[in-house]
Amino acid sequence: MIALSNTTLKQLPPQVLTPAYDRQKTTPGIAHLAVGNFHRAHQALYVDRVLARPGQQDWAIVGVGLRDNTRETRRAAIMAEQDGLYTLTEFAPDNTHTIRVLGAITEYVQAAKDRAAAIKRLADPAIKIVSLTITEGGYYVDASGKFMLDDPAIAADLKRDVPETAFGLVTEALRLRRESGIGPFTVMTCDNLRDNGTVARTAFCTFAEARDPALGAWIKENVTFPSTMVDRITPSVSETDIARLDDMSGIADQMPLFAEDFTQWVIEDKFCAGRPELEAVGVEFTDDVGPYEQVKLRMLNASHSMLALPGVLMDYDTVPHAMADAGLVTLLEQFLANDASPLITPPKGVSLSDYARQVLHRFRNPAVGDQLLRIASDSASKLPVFWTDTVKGVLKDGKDHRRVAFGVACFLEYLRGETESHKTYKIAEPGLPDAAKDLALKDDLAAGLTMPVFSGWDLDQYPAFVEDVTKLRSSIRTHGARQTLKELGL
Ligand code: CS2
Repeated sequence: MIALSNTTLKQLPPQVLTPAYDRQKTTPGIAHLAVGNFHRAHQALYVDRVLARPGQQDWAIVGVGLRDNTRETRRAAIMAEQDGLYTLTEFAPDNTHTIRVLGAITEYVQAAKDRAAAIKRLADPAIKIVSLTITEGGYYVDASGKFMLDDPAIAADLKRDVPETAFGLVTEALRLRRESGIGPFTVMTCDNLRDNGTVARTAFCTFAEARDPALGAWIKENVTFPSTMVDRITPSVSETDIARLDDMSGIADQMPLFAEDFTQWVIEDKFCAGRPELEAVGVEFTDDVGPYEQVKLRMLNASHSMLALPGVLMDYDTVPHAMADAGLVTLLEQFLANDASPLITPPKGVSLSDYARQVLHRFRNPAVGDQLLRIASDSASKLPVFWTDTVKGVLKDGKDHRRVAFGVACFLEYLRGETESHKTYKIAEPGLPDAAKDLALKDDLAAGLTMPVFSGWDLDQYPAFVEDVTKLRSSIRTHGARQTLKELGL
């Protein structure tokens, strides 16, 4: 097997596609904060395509790792060894695949090693866009849309000379740029949030204003925060996956990736310092991302959670396995058609029933085999984003709330960490403080609904819903999620 680096690029096996441009002739114009699998399989793919176009060589990516842990140190080491190169294998539902080496990330900075240097790197005049995938819970915005200045992580960062959070690094980089007359960069969020540009604007501007009111005002005035809708199912990569992917490619990639063959990116065209010609490589630009994002979050992401939470309880491990369960498929079909769709105004030309069919088709992709526990993780941050509008609409209109009540009951039961056959699993809920989690584990089964996760749902006005969630939880505990779903009679 051949190792991956700039020097081996020309010797790779013929079935592997390689960058169609000279990487040495590119320079970073984008800095991306938090370089996870999704960024590497999605935005970095579009940028890889754009770098091959005439006159677009100034848009390579400098990846910035934010975390201070061994995983991040390992990632940085591999990025250095492989010159930022990695393979991406895209699987179609019929199991055919394409393997490509992506070269868009030409530089990698581990911010924790030298934060001042990372700030300087962002302040480089060549950087025109700072993009981010810091997760749904990473914006510190509460249910009313307010940035949580008093959260301990934020309060501590505000006081540091050299800050450590994404907000701190960006604020200080913008300070340097302002002081030296370089001008702003665009801050582009690529996280799954409702109205993500506004959320990012609120978060970054509130942080900056609290640190330095004059700088905050300048940022508000000069920096743009486009909204985006991003979509591509990108599973976690296990050691077994690494061996399988490397076997397929014939390349000893230490950090290979895989994803479905579907990909979509819609961006609000609001870039204060210019942008690459992404429209030439499949990105849609629009004045209003809202309708695209509603469809994606409330249908794809929402049904992902609606599948994963009961699926885990029912002892399934992957999405295609759960999709072989007729009861779960009916739950999703009815959730999409009767609960989510009626409340969505789709973009022109998009049929919600076609979209729903496509989502289920994507979930069935056997080669992708996305992990239910990956999707279920951080539900405390995801459900307020993915489910709130649908649940509120269903309750307000007095419609059949069985499916959403079942979903909520499954979430609360999932927090107990035990499947219906009594197998235990590890829950990963970084956005759920212990005190909140304790509420879900109380004997009083209604107490879980007072967790902050549901604070925007006005549940005190809907006692029948609360009662049904409670009954469903008790049924799940006694009879299991599978039997409870059956008894829902969908
Ligand atoms: C998933 C998303 O984590 C989740 O909850 O729904 O990661 C999903 O796979 C992506 O948003 C697809 O674009």
